[in-house]
Amino acid sequence: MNVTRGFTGRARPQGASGASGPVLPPGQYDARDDWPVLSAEVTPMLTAEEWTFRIDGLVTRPRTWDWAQAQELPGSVYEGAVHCVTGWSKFGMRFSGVPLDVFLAEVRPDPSATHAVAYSHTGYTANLPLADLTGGRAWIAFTQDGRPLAPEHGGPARLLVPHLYFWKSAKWIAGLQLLDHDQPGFWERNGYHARGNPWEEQRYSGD
Ligand SMILES: Nc1nc2c(c(=O)[nH]1)N[C@H]1C(S)=C(S)[C@@H](COP(=O)(O)O)O[C@H]1N2
Ligand SMILES: [Mo]
Repeated sequence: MNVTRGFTGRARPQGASGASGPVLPPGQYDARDDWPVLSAEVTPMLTAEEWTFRIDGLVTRPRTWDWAQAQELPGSVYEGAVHCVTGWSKFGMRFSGVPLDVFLAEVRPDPSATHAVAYSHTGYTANLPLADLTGGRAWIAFTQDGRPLAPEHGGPARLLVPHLYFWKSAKWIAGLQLLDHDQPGFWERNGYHARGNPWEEQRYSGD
């Protein structure tokens, strides 16, 4: 399996590797062994058998995958940090899943597609530039540390876009709708930044 090493920290700009420990994005602290649960919803009872993932909107061939179909796709691993806008970052995370590029190649985005709204089986939404979902930087993740993703952390499957604030990584991911414009999601309608790059500290809409 292909392993992508994320920007896990230390010395180089935006934190690749160096000598003095992980580099935090501005204003963040290291949660260390703690992995906080942040959910606006009650954790849904969603089994792998019930889970589906759909991509539609501005695509040539809209499609829905079920669990078995998604597991057959070529997977890869992300090793690195995640950064929550409330202030905690967590290093040394290891997720496995299927890169969004694999799903997107099947549906063939229309050239007019510039943005996506990710939506969860619970109704949660988050908007992203389509470019942030491509280039091997975004996954549908199924495991963390070799174990199935826990329900409270979005299991059976969550979106993982670790180079943006973690609110973009919609838990219990149900689908992506591709659009030719940016359409604010749950937190973005409530004052959070449209893109949410932690290295530029894009927390709120004015940042
Ligand atoms: N469906 C859904 N996805 C979500 C959220 C949520 O409330 N609902 N919270 C977001 C936020 S703010 C963060 S920091 C991460 C938290 O993921 P965790 O609970 O696994 O740490 O999930 C993101 N994805
Ligand atoms: Mo968050």
